[in-house]
Amino acid sequence: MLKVYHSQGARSLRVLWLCEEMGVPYETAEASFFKPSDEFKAINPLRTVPAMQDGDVRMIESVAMMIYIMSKYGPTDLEVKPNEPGYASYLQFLLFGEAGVAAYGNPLVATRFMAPDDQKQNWTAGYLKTAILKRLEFVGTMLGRQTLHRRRSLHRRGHLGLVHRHRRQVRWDRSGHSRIRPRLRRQPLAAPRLPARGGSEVRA
Ligand SMILES: N[C@@H](CCC(=O)N[C@@H](CS)C(=O)NCC(=O)O)C(=O)O
Repeated sequence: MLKVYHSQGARSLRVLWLCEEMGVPYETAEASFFKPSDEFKAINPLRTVPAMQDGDVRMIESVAMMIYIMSKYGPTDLEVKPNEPGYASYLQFLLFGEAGVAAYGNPLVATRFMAPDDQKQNWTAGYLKTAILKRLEFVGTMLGRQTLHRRRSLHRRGHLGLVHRHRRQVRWDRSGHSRIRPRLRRQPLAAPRLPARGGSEVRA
């Protein structure tokens, strides 16, 4: 069974959410980069979260884990194939969430929370904040480019409401493990496809 090394609020949520959507069985193990267990250190010497083990396979990159899970445990309707419309957008935003946005967050969080007081508001922290906001705005603009018809169609099919309901359904226990209510396991969710389908191809 897939074992996902996870901590609350970390990128491991991407992997758990995908497993939930696909109905892929998984277990979680505590992954703390402040107090890493020996088991976690053995799986991921970098101590970044998430890490994943699947038999002999070990992975430490969240989006790569998602691609692996879709390929190995699919097929899934969540994955857009090269011969389908929207493939370029799907691929782009799948990677953009990490490479284009979240990667900028690590040094910002580290500077704001860990740097000496006189360096917490330095020039680089300001640059990173602006860079992240600019990129989030870009995503918003691209999503806004979907036609009104497309958005109405998604609402009609209940997909957007489902995304919001899903967020409310995820609960966390004290060790940071997710507890997703069982009925969610049976529900499809189109969220990861939203930027990719129906609209024009997006080129950054
Ligand atoms: N690109 C990696 C980034 C992993 C990452 O930086 N995770 C954060 C937590 S969400 C972390 O472990 N930060 C601590 C560190 O970088 O040492 C991924 O997507 O898995």
